[in-house]
Amino acid sequence: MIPRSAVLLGILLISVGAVPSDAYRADARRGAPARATTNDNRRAAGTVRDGRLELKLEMVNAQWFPEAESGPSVTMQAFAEAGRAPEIPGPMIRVPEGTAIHITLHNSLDLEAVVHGLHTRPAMTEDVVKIPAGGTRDVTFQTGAPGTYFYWATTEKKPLVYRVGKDSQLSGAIVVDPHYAAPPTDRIFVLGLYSEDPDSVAGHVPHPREIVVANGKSWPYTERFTFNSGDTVSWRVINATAAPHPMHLHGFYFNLERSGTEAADSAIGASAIRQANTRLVLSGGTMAIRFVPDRPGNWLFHCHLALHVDGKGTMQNIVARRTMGEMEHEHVTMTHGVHEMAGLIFGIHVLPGKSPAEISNREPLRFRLLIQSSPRGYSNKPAMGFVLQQGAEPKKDSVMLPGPTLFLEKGRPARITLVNRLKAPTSVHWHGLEIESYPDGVAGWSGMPGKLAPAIQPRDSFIAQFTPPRAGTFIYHSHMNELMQTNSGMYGALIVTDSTHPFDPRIDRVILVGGGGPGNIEMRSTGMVNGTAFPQLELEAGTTYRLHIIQIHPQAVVLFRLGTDTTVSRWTPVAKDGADLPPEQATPRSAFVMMGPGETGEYLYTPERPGLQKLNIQTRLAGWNVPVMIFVRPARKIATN
Ligand SMILES: [Cu+2]
Repeated sequence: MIPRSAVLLGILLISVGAVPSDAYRADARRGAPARATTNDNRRAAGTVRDGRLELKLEMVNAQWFPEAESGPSVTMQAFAEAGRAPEIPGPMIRVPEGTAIHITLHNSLDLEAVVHGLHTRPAMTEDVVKIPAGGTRDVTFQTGAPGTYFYWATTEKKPLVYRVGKDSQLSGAIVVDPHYAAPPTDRIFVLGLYSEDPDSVAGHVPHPREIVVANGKSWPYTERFTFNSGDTVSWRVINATAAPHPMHLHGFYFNLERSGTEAADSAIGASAIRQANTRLVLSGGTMAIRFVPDRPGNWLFHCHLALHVDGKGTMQNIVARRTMGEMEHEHVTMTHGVHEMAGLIFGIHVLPGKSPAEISNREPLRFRLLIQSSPRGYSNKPAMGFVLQQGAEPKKDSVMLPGPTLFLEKGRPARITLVNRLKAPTSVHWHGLEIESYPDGVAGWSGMPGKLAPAIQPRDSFIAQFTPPRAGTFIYHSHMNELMQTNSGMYGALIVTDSTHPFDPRIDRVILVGGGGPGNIEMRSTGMVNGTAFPQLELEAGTTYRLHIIQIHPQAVVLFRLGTDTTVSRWTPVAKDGADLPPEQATPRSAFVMMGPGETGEYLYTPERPGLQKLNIQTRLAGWNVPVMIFVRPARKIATN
């Protein structure tokens, strides 16, 4: 039997051929451009002789296949090394520190190109090379400092944050290795983002239709990685796209080793927060991370902006400008699982290790979570969400917004029965928990060969059993059709306690930022904090509170700022993404933080005097603003003797 997904792909192919874009027709007249090959950034371009790299690059039109090699394609501008096929992303420049780099750059396009990034690091000024159509330029520069950088070009004279069109894949890695370094075992991912929508400027307007790729490919065609349990993995991520990407690793923490930009890169100091399972990489940003996957099974490393991993973000939908109706119709017939997602996602297989996980024989904490919908959950919009069943069965259309805070215990098994009463399949991810793969919540992916977790079908249920190994602040949320499901309310706080991390409602306060109703690839959800657009906190002067801030809005990068209208308060971060910070990182600072979806933080905060304070919570770009009004009352007199 042919899997349904294969049949579907066949249909996609035919219909893309039948509905070519304008660009397609224009290229057909000129003769087909060369096919772009996928660059996995393992081969350094050019030749190094006597401490000098010689590299000939050309900018050409190329046919790009971001999905299957036989799938839909689009004509893009691409870099090519002389004598080789064009590559997306562009050829990698990787040399030891101290190398002189000589590049001869020819522009075969019929537009002027502005090339950024061909200069010594760190760079103080932004040197660009302008090359007229048909022109050639020579550039020579010294590497400068070791690090992860990139070069990029535009033929529309756009800054990087607006570059989403035909020039959006004109990007290549530049890696400068320390001259004492051992042969590299790391991997390098250049991210790309493309949109044919003239309205789309990657998050700057409300209706972007984007396809996001890593090393030129979109899930499920991105590279798959297989590691032995306990391997050390070193990855470099280069965000050469117009949008930010909060990169989330399932199942494990990673350590941030370095962070930088096109112009500069630096090692992470001991006092900087570096352990994370989600890190926001802004447009033009780079990061080097290291992690040790030590639990077997299937895992993901992906962008947590739902738009960048949504199954409708495919070439077919973008190039043919299909309507929401057409896409929804196809969605109903789609196999739920790996084809539910597309875009900026990597798959990771971890092979079984020697020592199986310890099994706790403590009595499990049991929960029964009903997943229900309510036609008017958000006054005029439908809601989907969780209801905790305690005793009698709750009403069929009741939904808790947000989901109930789940309190688990470190080292004690949890047994959570999820009952799907939606009309659509779903799956639930226990975000940030270092648990086994099977209950991790990615339908059709989580688990091991021969035992993959299914989607939870309507009227069916799934029992997620796991034992949290660490106390802290985590999240649970839908991992399927998140623009619809998570935005509509399928998210909640997950607090794991132990003797040193109690949860005392008098001083522990959860601030949970999430969606305020359904979204889709053309519609952004508004924001809510603790399930309301008008959140309030009542605190007492002189008391130290622990704020558990959770950002799980699937379509927003959010700025948090605590203070009055004119002053910023101080707070002390004590945990990120559920992990305690070492003392040298838990230092008082201005109460300001930016979080992508999937990030959590714990902050100690002591309001000094009575009055009104405000925790301002707003999207980084145009969107919404939901301030938490904080009423600080005078300290109660406590009798002392
Ligand atoms: Cu993203």
